[in-house]
Amino acid sequence: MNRRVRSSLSIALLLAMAVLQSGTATARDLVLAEAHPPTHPIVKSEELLVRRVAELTNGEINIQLKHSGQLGNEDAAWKNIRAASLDMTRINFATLVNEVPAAKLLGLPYLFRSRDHMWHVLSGDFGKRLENEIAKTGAVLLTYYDSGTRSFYTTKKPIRVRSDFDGQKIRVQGSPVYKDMITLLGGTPVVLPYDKVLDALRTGEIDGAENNIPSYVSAEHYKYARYYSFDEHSSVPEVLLISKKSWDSLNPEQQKAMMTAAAESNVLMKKLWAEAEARDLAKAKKEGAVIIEKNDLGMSGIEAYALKLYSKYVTDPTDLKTVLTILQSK
Ligand code: GTR
Repeated sequence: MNRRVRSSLSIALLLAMAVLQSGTATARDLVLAEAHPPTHPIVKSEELLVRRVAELTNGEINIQLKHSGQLGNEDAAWKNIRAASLDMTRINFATLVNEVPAAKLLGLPYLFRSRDHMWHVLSGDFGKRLENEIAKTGAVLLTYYDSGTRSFYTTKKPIRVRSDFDGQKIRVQGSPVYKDMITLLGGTPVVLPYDKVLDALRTGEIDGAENNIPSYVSAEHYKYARYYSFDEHSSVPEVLLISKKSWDSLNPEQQKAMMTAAAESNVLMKKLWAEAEARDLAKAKKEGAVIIEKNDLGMSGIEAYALKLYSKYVTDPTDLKTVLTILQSK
């Protein structure tokens, strides 16, 4: 090899090395589908996730956050994750009920006494079970996010006692647990995707729905459903997922960076959640929402009906043990 050829070869190799070291050669885009708009606290937490993943991988992984349902609703995201045609998503556990049996239990009313109780349960054996069941679907659980507590809200008259449900059409997510809960309470369940609820409240297709305060406000449901009854019947967390295929395409350092960033965004979400709840509640009140506090609700009647669900959904011996452990845990 003559000197000129050798030197051009060295230059070419040096350039290739520089590209590799700068990470450009291995840089990857991952798409993250999010249904909520930027006014919802989850988007801020995801923005931190995006930033931290880029920092921790020296720009090797670039997450493209597609918020406001740009890529479709949560059912579509969950399907696409399992088909590995989408890299990442944040969805509510209610979306997972058909493929992840433990997710159904999370929707049982009054399962958790408090947010601390829920976090304690998720960090223990039950969290492991969720993680394992999710792994079987072709997805990897990165972290959970706070989703507060869900309560009922209605357009025509407030819910104060069990009989106020009579004849009311209440929107629920597509889980049989929720459908049955509304039927037991005396109402008619209407399953609708989240992005159709506002219109359905506006046109009278439904008389009410149920959600946490930041979703009630950021999705503008409060503009038509003026009565929010703080019964706090469920606390169903959100989950951040990556498809198994996308996960396996990351090297161990990149996977570690992803887990670290996800854990950091979980911590931020807890803080943002508390702030968003207070801010959005004040906004809803200021704009005319009528808040019915728990003390003003006939809770014993409402609870008694809703709790009848347990006998239908907690029959399997493993589930019985699990639910009992959750209810009795500190
Ligand atoms: C929100 C939750 C969404 C979705 C929505 C709904 O609180 O963040 O993921 O589950 O409720 O009611 O469909």
